[in-house]
Amino acid sequence: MSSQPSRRQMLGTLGTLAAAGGWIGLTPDESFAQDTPAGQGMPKEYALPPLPYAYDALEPHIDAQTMTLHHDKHHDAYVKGLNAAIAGLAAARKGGSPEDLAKVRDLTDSLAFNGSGHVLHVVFWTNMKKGGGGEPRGELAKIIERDFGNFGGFQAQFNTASGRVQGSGWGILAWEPLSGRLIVLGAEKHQNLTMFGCVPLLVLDVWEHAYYLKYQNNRAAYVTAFWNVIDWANVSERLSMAMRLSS
Ligand code: MN3
Repeated sequence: MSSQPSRRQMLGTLGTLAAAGGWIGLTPDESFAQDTPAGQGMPKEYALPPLPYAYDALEPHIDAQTMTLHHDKHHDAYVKGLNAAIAGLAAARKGGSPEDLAKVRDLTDSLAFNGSGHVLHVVFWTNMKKGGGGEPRGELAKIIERDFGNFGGFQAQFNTASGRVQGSGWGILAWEPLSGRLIVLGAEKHQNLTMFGCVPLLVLDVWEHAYYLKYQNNRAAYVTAFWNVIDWANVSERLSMAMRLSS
């Protein structure tokens, strides 16, 4: 299977983000304009996408046992939780009593937690490939240089933001469409979204489940190893789509 998500999958991810976390301020028309008529038909249940490569493809940098647990257990739990939150909210609306509606607060928390977890993992898996690494090329390389000075400056900022997330969270390279620039975010947990409107391009999972088996408490070694598996073509494609969506 190709590690390159289709345009439809990519747009679906962007739209899911808007729905799950309100993270990007795109209207359904904008986020689905190209190949999914907005609001037509029924939305699909969320499903766990298969990894676009073998569990051991990222060895030795990310080990097969971590990838298996991470994808099959952790990501799957987000997908199940997200579907349960959607169903729970539908039931609360249908019931309509004060007791039913009292459940909305917790279900909304669950929607943000599981929805953001699902979307970020979808991006994360496709950000990596066997034999990845190196440096980006083309427009992505030029924009990184424009917005961060040079690749080394970006890398140092991304490593520090990822390494210093307090507790569980993510390092995120994102496109910020209001000003038209790349930014690096450190998201603590992922239900606490740190900047609405951003489109994630390159994400690094720094929850302990992502690295503890191989790297124990040495998150910095895991963050450093990540640079050996990045699929820069995937990040470039995500950037060009995000830029088109914001223009
Ligand atoms: Mn994870």
